[in-house]
Amino acid sequence: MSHPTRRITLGVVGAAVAGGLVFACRASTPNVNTAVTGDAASKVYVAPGQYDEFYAFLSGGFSGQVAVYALPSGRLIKQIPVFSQHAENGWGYDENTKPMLQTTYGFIPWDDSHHPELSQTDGVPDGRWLFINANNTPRVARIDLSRFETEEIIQIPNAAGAHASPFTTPDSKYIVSAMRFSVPVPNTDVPISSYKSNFKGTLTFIKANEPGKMDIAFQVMVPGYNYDLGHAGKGPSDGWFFFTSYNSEQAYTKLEQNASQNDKDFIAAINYRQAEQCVADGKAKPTPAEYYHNYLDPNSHEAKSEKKSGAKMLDPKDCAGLLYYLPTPKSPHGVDVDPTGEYIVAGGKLATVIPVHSFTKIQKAIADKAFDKEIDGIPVIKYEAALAGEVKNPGLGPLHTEFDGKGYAYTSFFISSEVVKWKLGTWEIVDRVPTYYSIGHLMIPGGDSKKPWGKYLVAMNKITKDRYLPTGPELFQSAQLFDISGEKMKLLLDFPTIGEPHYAQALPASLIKDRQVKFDKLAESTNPWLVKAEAEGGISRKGKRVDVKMAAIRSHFAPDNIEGIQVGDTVYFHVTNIEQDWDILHGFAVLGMETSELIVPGGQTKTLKWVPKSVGVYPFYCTDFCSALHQEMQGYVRVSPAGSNVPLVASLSDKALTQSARAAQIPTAHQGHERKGGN
Ligand code: K7E
Ligand code: CUA
Repeated sequence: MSHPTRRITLGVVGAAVAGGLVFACRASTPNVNTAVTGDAASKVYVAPGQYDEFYAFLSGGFSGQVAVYALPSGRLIKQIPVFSQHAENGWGYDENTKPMLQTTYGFIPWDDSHHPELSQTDGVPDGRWLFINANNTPRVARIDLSRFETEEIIQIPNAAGAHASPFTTPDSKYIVSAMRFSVPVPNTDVPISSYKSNFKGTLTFIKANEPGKMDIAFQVMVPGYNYDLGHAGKGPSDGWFFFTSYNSEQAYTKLEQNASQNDKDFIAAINYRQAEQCVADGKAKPTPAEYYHNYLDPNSHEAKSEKKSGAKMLDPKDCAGLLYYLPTPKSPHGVDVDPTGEYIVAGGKLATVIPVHSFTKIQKAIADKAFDKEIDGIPVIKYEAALAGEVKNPGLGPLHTEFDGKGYAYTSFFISSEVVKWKLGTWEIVDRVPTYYSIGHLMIPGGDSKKPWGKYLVAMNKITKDRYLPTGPELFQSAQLFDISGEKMKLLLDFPTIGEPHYAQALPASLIKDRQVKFDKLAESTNPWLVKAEAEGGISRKGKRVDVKMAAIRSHFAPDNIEGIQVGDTVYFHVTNIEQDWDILHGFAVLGMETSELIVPGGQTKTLKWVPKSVGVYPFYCTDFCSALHQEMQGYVRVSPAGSNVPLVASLSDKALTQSARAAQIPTAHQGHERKGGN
């Protein structure tokens, strides 16, 4: 037997040791070029004005966002806000998008996103949507790739740590979410030491293929392990889903040691068509659950939050043939299904081999009842009965595997800091390259699908150290681009990343680029505060609430002089960008506001809430340099004491003044003229 404690510390100390070896040689002389071949520069050079070949979507990790890079250049082309407020464009700050961050835990303005997942048709990324998970407060989001905007977020009930998420079925009928942290289900006040009897995991199937209607399809209650990653079957294994789990020891303290005792943990193999059948047969139990479904309507550009309740919970005991465990060494993290759908590859963080299960053998083992035992009604298939093969002596700390569609697999090794290329079927290692430093996930465009575009591989590294000019104690994370078109992998490029890019997905740009929304048509907007022309701007009061409808167009706001606001009022500025043009955005900010600016694309209406606290005149202005006279794009709000008799007016010119006041149907239209007399 090996020494468990020593093996365990390998994860932490070993990383440092392995890292130390790597770092040692470049402490004095950076060796940035050692692994780069002569023609690397030309392979990543995309001339000014030219487009890249791939869109790559990297998780923003603890930024809660998605970062969009173009490959092969490694240029950052967009940050898509998802689970975190984003001051750059007002996401989660403006009234339109605040409801997107609503949960049963309240307004949650941050999360930790790990896995971007492209929607698929017939097992191939189709460019419609990108899904991504929130690890901490369990949620999944759907991003519309015609807008590069988060359109839908659904909370996962009966869950904690939505890590194995949001992996898709080959038709994107479902995306899944499994729990990293087992908890009491439903959650309740019990001693932590009652873990073994009270804590459970859940696997959640989320209906994902109808925009605006994402919902919890069903959940499966499983033993209280830590469920880690998942991937759908495809081809022959279509209809199945595979999740890794660790902590089969069911430790609840010092997991580093206590959850690393067993030589094998499990992959949970679930037949979800069987689950559908059991749900249809009424075998799922209604379970109390509360969760939010948030949807940003693409026509009104306003999000609505809807609180939902109830979930259907399947217990494997009540649904024969639903779930099997595959013993898998050791504390597995990644589980990846090859393009043919036959091989299920695990990355055991503490394993000395890469174990590969065969779907054909799994089916045979089930038919032959080649089981070791049952756990809570879940048959445990004999390891050898399901095993296709093992990649021997691959490296230290295997995590994740992707495929090139040419019969090869590429596995990341955190501790030994490398990518290892091996052959499916023969399990022989054919190449290995170092990564700088401590790789987590790796990604090949379409590399977890039926049809990988196996030209590039991106390594996403946890440690950056000396790869860029130093920036104090906190450094960006780092990605590296490899050319995998030949026999040997070739390092082409380093590029920095935002947050921690756990995982990424990529696809050819041609699948997305010609389907981009360039602006929204004013005529089609259903926003209740829309103005289609300057003259429709106006102001109205209801008690202490004041609504200002405002048009923004190069290079002014209409109205731009506002009076009659009083201390104690809450003011809502509804700004419509009435431009019908691409990439002409206007911003809006007012002195002393306690939130971010608005950024308003053409044809959209956005709303900012402002509560002035003291009397005075407050300028507002456009924050996005939109035109030659952008600096002139400004206005003033006059704030008077509570109870003041300054009339409520909003004006641009005398003409706009009367029109705007009339449009808002308020009785102060004529009083506006008096303003000039000096109220
Ligand atoms: Cu970072 Cu997929 Cu969350 Cu592995 S996970 S590295
Ligand atoms: Cu509008 Cu600057």
